[in-house]
Amino acid sequence: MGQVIATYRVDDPKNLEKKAQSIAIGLTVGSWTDLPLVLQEQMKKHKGTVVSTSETSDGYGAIKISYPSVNYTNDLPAILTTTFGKLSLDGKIKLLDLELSEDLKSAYPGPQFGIEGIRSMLDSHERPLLMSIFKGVIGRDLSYLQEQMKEQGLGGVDVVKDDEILFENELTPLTDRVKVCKEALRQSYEQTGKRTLYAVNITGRTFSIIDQAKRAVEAGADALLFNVFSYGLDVLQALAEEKEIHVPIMAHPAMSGAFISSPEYGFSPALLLGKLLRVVGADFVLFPSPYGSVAMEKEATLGIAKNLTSADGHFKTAFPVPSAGIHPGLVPQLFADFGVDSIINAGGGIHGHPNGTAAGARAFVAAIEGTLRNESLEEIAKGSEELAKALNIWGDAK
Ligand code: 1AE
Repeated sequence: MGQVIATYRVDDPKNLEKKAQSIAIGLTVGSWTDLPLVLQEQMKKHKGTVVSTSETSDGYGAIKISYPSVNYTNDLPAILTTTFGKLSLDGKIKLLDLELSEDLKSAYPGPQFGIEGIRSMLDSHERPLLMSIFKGVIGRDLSYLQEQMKEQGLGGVDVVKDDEILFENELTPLTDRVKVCKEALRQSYEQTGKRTLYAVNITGRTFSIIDQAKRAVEAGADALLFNVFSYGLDVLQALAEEKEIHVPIMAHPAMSGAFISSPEYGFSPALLLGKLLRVVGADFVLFPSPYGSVAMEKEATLGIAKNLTSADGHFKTAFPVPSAGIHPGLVPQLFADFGVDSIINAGGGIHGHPNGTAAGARAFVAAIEGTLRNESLEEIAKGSEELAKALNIWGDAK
């Protein structure tokens, strides 16, 4: 029989075994010792089991409970409601991890393309990829967007994503946006021979999401950006499972701060932004880097990246995209922390370059290529005026 093992952190390490038993019973059969023996036998297969309890070195309590799969349908709404439904409201308790047994995992898509699939689309296999974000496009028309896209393509960016706050609108409607952006990328490809992918933001009511994604793909979108936490993990899974939507999906972390930021409540970042997004089918996952403008604890970001990239018999790996306030001076640090299989992603750090967007992108390209050659930023900047100017404005990681 299948099972999900949940690991929790509780504030108070006292009476852990009693607390764990009350969770295991309360979230499964409701009561146990009060049941007649014959009923206990019948209910045995439904009963939650305490796997372990321990006190952590930093003074919290850790509890592991196994929930038998006979109690729920094999979907995340049912699994999350069982393991952390009303429990999430019951005092200081944080869900650190969920381990699905192998038989349960086969019901989930995982990334359709994953790191290798995306690298093949770009024919780039040995370096961190470079991504940029459209900025300042609200209230602007298609020609503005087309120009900004072309500059990003000319600068050598691998993937351009919409800003997550760009929704369906009259000036730049989704399908027109895809068409003009693809035309801009066709032009930049003609000039440079460098391919760039466009991830368009899929927005609107939940029941129109699949339809909108299909329209985006039909219009030529290379990838989809999705504000998954405003909708739910299961909606991303539905997108990943839809046969007609055969493009990579990029998960944006907007809203996730409400679920992960407290040390005492909610989910661990590694579980929500790492493991669960990979399980439901995200190919790219954005999260705040440890050193940018919206910083997250380094250990948490490394936990996310590990859960996205570690070997797993079922699921392809997904690209970690540490983001927010990223500039070229952070490239060696990003490379050291997240390795080759990651994406360097910047909005302001590209468009804010004094020589414009294409120069901003070229500063990043120089920093990435030079870091791969083991050169310091100072050395690289001797051969790249664009990088020298970027370092002048933003400095380096120190
Ligand atoms: C963590 C998400 C970052 C993001 O979506 C974004 O737009 C960042 O912009 P910049 O690079 O900070 O300008």
